[in-house]
Amino acid sequence: MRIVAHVDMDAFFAAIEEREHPEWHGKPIVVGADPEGGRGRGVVSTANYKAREFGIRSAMPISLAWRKCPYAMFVRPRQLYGEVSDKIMALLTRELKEIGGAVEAVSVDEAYLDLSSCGSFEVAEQFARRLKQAIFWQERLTASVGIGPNKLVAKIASDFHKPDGLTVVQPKMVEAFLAPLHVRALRGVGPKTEEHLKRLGIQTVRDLKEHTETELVETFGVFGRALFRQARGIDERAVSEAPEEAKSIGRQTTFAQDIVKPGPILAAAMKLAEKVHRDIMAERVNFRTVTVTCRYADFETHTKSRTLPTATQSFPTLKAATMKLLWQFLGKRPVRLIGVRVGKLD
Ligand code: TTP
Ligand code: MG
Repeated sequence: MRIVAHVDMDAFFAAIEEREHPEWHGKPIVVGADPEGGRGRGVVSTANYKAREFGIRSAMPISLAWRKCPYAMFVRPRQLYGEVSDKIMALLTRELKEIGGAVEAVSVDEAYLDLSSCGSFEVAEQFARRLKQAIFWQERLTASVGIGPNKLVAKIASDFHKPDGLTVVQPKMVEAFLAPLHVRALRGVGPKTEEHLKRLGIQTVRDLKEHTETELVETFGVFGRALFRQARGIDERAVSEAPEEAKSIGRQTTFAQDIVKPGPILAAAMKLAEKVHRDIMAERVNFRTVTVTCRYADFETHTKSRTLPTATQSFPTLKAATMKLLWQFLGKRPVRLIGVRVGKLD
């Protein structure tokens, strides 16, 4: 029997700041760009739960967060978060070694654990409870854990009760657990797919289950099959120590003022491409895709990618692709942010 857990730290960056500043306990804390008295142009990385009561969320403009709660503690991100993350991942790896299970770190504050060797969901639950305690004793930070028969269910379960939650979804409960959830809980369902599904009258996983696989494939192509399977809680992805998705390398910049003229935007894009290229050389990898992001002043954001015929390290190729992709977004509307990213690394 397969048993998978998903561990996700609560309000990670903000919780670390709260730990480091006991005098801030109970106060709203926002980690992110400098609010500059409401004129700052960056975004929120994360906020503690107190700050979330004011409606502050990750990725929100820092200026908006400042308006929602000007007297919150606003702090810049720092290196310490990466060090704490490494220590937590090391702890998980140590503990899982004891029971012969794999740990797959998926981001700075989350990991999948293979708990199959526990033999039952009851034993896995006890193990997870001890793990949460061990994290708290070592780091004075809380985590939320979800346990299920696969990654999909474990991940949704870890988010189900936050902060400091532990949610177990036994195999026989999977379909009932998923049915009332909004489709946005599923992998790969972003705002666009959500809108598309809504037009088809599909808002919850239960609605999604009314549709046959053929119908969903007709509408969404191969992704339709993934939706069909997810709606039934089917997910066969293994918990593996190697990262499941190919890494990418990218940089982005927010302009001090919105810019319409293509010239300075393209110049900034060249600087980003140079930095990305430096990272490519430092990591000794080749890239096969180039993606540019363009965010307009009103936050409408577009991305466009190009796949090259062969993997390369060439700076002229990166430059040409960046120019070509970005050009089409420019000249009409004020631009706030641009990004350059390369992927399919080998
Ligand atoms: P999350 O796990 O998404 O968020 P969180 O840990 O702050 O809060 P939650 O209790 O809901 O899990 O992300 C982990 C960290 O990654 C987060 O603390 C800060 C960083 N992050 C960003 O920098 N920008 C973002 O847009 C998001 C979502 C996260
Ligand atoms: Mg988290």
